[in-house]
Amino acid sequence: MEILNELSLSLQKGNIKAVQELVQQAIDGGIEPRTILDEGLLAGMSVVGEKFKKNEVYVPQVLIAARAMSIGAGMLKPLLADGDATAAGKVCIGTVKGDQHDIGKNLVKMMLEGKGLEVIDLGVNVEPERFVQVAKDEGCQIICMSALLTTTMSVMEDVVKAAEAAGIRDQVKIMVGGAPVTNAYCEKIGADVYTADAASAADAALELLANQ
Ligand code: B1M
Repeated sequence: MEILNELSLSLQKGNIKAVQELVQQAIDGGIEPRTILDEGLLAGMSVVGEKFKKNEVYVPQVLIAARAMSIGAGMLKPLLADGDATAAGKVCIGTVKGDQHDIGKNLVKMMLEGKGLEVIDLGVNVEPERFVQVAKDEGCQIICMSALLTTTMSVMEDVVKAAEAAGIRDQVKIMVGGAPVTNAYCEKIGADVYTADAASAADAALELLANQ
């Protein structure tokens, strides 16, 4: 769809005003919010990622695109919500220690909230002990972790071990995700669930809660 291509291009340029206008136009035009997210915003961010990899764009441009992504996604947030009032559950979420990437984590948070779950957002660069302490203090049934760097994903295993050491491993499910993370890695470190995208993470969280 032409408008989604335009949205992707505006995001790549970091043109926040155009992103806002195009997201609104797409909503008004009756395009599904998930389609606007996937084929407009995320498609644009993926091009930025490829260019970043090839040194064709640099950190400032990536940050501006990331800001446009967050604002666009924020506009879609209420429309992505299909909360089931009966789906009670508490989740704490964060990006692991050493890692500042938060766009994917924020999307997962948005989808979880959209399913009616209470989400405690620990932000980025989260120490393993903090995930565990908050889960314990707040009675979270699920810890969700995001990592975008191959050098930080190992922290996820530290969180699993910290949960074991604190004696809460049997009370809390641990979900992992982020570009370098795989199902095999999830199994290797003893986490419970890996999902490749934010929407599947929210579905998986509901399933975990239903089976508790
Ligand atoms: Co960074 N960065 N970055 N970066 N950055 C990557 C990840 C990289 C792949 C780029 C590249 O070189 N090709 C590369 C990592 C290489 C590697 O480890 N193998 C990289 C690097 C190297 C770095 C720095 C080291 C660069 C430097 O300074 N030299 C540095 C590290 C800083 C740090 O964290 N300590 C750095 C910095 C940055 C910025 C600050 C500029 C910015 C982050 C801004 C921000 O997040 N607020 C940034 C960005 C934006 C990227 C890219 C371009 C885009 C990431 C992104 O947001 N994607 C990225 C390249 C790429 O991915 N193609 C790159 C969109 C987002 C929606 O996807 O987070 O994968 P993602 O989330 C997905 C799924 O993974 C999943 O759901 C989402 C989709 O629905 N998901 C989960 C995520 N978390 C989940 C949790 C779940 C379930 C699913 O369960 C709990």
